[in-house]
Amino acid sequence: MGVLNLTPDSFSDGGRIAGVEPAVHAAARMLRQGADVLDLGAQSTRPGAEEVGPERELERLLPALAAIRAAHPGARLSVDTFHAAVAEAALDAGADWINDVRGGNVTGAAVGGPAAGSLRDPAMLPLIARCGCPYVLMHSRGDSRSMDALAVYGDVVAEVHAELEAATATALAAGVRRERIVWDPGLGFAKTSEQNLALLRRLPELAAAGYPLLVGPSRKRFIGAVLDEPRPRARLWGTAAVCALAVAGGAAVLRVHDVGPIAQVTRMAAAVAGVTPVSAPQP
Ligand code: HH2
Repeated sequence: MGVLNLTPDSFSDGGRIAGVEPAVHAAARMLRQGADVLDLGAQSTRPGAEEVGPERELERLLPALAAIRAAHPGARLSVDTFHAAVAEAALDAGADWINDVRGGNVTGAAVGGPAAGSLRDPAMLPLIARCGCPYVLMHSRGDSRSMDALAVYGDVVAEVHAELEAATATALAAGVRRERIVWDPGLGFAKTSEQNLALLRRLPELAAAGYPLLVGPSRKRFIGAVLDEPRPRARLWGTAAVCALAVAGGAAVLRVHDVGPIAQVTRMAAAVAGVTPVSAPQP
């Protein structure tokens, strides 16, 4: 999954794709380099990011989405949003998947945050149930302002697992079909570096639940912390190491900025591990 950020403030590539033409160009490049899905985002989720609201998100998203859809009718397009209004407009404009970083946001209450579930848009799950599209349900706690303070766990893997199960039960009760759900442990979302590493080390435990696993390590802070590399764009080798191990650990989809090199890493790691690289749902 190639990351296509249409934001001025994303943590590693904010402002690099300004306008429709650069977006179409970036999409073509990532597809050429081996991306199976493109993930378009118009709201940064980095810790501390300002929430721009659905109208602004749609202004950034829709022209690029329509142009990419027109240029690549057969491409699988995902939209990274936690607003149902944005998801609905995006699906109408030809998006195939919804990637919801608040999909598994069932907690926050434990350490004084908002009440359980209150950050999730209540219209999101009924929309996904209605349209039947693949749905990335990512684990997180709180929002971009509160998430760092909510990275408090006893056993991070057991708790993320339990919270994903709870969020999945809510999604199924809302009518979302089981085979449409992709799980994501949400690396960097309400997790310390050590907690991210523990989740990656014990990825097979999450994979055993039976949902295709999406993992998004690309250029993230925990890689910078391990490698003492403050420049996000210089974290490619660290990202590659994580991706190779994630494939061996059962990941089905890797969400990355550097599609060309990581597509090679993924294919090679899958060959060594003896697994099929992509088994995520088709739209
Ligand atoms: N990470 C980011 C954004 N969306 N979605 C999923 N499912 N999993 C992730 O790990 C994930 C995600 C953060 O990365 P990026 O999009 O590059 O940055 P920003 O949120 O600042 O735009």
